[in-house]
Amino acid sequence: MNELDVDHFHRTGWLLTSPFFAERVKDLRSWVDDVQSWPDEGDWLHYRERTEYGPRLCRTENFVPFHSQLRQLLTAGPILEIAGALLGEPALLYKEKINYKMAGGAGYAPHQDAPAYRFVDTHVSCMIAIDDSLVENGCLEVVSGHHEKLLPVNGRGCIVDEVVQQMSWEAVEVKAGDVLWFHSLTPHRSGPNNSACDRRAMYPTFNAASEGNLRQAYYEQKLREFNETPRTAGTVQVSLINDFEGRPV
Ligand SMILES: O=C(O)CCC(=O)C(=O)O
Repeated sequence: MNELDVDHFHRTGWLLTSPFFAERVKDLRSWVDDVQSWPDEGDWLHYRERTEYGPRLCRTENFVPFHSQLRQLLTAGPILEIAGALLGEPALLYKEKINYKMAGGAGYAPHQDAPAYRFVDTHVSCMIAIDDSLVENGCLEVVSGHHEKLLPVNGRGCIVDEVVQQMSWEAVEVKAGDVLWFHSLTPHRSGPNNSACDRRAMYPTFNAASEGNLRQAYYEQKLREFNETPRTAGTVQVSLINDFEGRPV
């Protein structure tokens, strides 16, 4: 692993890393294929969207209890070490998701993650690219140097338009197997997948271990809030904010 540019992360709110060998990238693909093939019945959480090619899986959450290699990947080794280095203390997995963004899949409105995360203010997340993530298939776009405070939000919990327009958005293309880290206050967004190929990515989120092991509490709270909050018509709610722009099936 190359030396970690922690200063870049503190300065900009994001950092691109390459912690895996080529062989591991093949594993990542095959492990994500496993999760993608699971049926709807199970304690993992699958979400679907309507695309021009028909209904498609758009996200799976809560998969580490059911996949030993992915559990190992996200709770030990280089990913956990980098999370700890960026948080400045040992890290624990807070939550995990795979966004599939299949051909024709929708993007995400400009947002910060922090308002969707309960119990603790500081998290770090990363995007582990499973397929190459490019402008044409909806790579992440980030704003540098704006990870100090919460920004004003609209009714969907996303950053208000006036602020979005004033910011300088940078598309970060990421090769399969590379890992893009971002702070929970880093503004980010992504476009739809306008290509013919899927753009899958895994997103683990970590909190400082000194704040406790909060993963189970996060998923219990997410299910509680989903059950108690009425759905906004015409949207697919995959998060505790309404950032996903997909259409319901
Ligand atoms: O996968 C993407 O394109 C963006 C994901 C994202 O911003 C999110 O899930 O909060």
